Amino acid sequence: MKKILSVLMLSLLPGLAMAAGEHGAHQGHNMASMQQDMHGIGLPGKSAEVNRTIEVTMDDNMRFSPDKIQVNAGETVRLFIKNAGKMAHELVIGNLESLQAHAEMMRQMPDMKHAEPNMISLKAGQKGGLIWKFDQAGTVDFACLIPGHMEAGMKGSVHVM
Ligand SMILES: [Cu+2]
Repeated sequence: MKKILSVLMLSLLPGLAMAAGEHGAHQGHNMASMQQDMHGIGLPGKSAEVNRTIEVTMDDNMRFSPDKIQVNAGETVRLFIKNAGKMAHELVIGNLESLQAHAEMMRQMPDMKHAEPNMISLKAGQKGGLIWKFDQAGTVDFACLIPGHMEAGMKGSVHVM
């Protein structure tokens, strides 16, 4: 059963408001296909079930470190994420295809504020946690979807054994 609840908050500049209907429809489509692609990447975890914490640092070189993480299938992991840069970064869990689609949407709507259970956005110097259950073996990707960041290499992967 899928427990992903999407809480998408949009903030449209007045200039974009005219085309809001069109954007809304387009975005609805993207969100639908994104949710479809959520299969296989795991699901939001519960803090009481955290098996371990993995620290991840984000920086302005457009890198996550580490950018390769290995976990066991069924593990609930607390990703403790630090933004060591001077600009905002985020970590979004997904598969590469859905992350790229989402990044494209972010490019089209640069003022979009998004917040979903599979992601965390951090301003310069901020730290935060993201609890995720990796429920099945395979590869789960993550990326920073701020325009230009993933393209510059700001992505990584979790190998679920
Ligand atoms: Cu970034």
